[in-house]
Amino acid sequence: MKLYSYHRSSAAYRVRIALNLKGLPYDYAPVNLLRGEQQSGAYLARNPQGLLPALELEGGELLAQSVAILEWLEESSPPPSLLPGDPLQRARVRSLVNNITCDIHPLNNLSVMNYLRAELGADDDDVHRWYCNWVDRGFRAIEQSLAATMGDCCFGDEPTLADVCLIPQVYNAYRFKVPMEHYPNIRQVVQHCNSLEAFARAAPEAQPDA
Ligand SMILES: N[C@@H](CCC(=O)N[C@@H](CS)C(=O)NCC(=O)O)C(=O)O
Repeated sequence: MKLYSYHRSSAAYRVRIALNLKGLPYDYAPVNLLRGEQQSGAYLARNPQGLLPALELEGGELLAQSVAILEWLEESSPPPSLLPGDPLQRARVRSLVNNITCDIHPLNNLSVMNYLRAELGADDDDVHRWYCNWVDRGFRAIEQSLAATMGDCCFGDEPTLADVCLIPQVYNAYRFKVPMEHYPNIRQVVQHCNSLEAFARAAPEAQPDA
């Protein structure tokens, strides 16, 4: 398989973690977001949305949207499973995944931040407040729910799709200087996950285009 990725893309980071947890080898195809390569004709032919990641499967088919890719990996790959067996627990994991991937990440995407600056005249301080606001709303809810579900990871001691999505979002939060002192449960889970090889190998700094 080939993963179209950018080292700092948190959506691509999710897929890198899952591929590593599943022990699936892949080639890394860098697409530089800062140079706008996601809008090149070559990339748009692969993913008309012009967003990372995209995963090229062994037969040449392309999959876009990180959560769809994660679900496909989960359904088509052997263990370890990244979702619990119990349907209610699976729903809870997906609830945390949606908090991050639907309610935090889309509001803080590169194109959204660029739009705030270029079209709405926001300055750096405005953009920072915007970023922190949406992260804080999501992280406060996650912090509270983790108190009931966490072990070493978000749900017990084994990584699930919740950790796969949380760790890149927290990486981003540190990068954008979000105050993190209000989220001790989140910090504890992140510290553990980052000590695992699958997470460490997926980190932005460990990528060929870093
Ligand atoms: N919902 C999409 C979001 C993908 C996304 O927003 N990717 C970002 C990088 S994290 C991107 O490609 N941004 C490029 C841009 O905004 O132009 C997914 O989960 O795959």
